[in-house]
Amino acid sequence: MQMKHVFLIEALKVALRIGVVISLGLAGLCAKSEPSLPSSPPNAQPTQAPSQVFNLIIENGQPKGGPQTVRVSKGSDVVLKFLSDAPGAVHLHAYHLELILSPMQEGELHFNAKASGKFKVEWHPNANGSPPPSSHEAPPLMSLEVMPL
Ligand SMILES: [Cu+2]
Repeated sequence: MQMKHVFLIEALKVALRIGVVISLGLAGLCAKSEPSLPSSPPNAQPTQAPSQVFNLIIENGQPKGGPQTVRVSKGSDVVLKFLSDAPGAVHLHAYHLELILSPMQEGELHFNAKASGKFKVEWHPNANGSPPPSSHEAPPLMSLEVMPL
């Protein structure tokens, strides 16, 4: 009788311990899942990788240091930052992106590199406040090469 009691108490202790461990485990799971709720901004890109940022200075309609080729992986979040001494427009034709620049005011193109290939980034000077020409033939400021995965 006495032995049976001791056994029952031991069994109860074990059961309690398991119960505590399970409760802690569940609490841990809840605690882990909670902080992820307010993390992503509303217009976040589907890719989790950080943005790849490239800077380019435009002087007298020419890229400082000559036209460069920047390479990114397909699906990358890309930021191209431009600063020009004169007004004009930057075009990334394949992506149908345009950035109007005022003199000495930095602007940026922010996009997801979802199409692979090599693309020219063009500069269209904006002389006398007139809109950029529609011909879309200008020397490249830089080339963007999007590597397939
Ligand atoms: Cu153009």
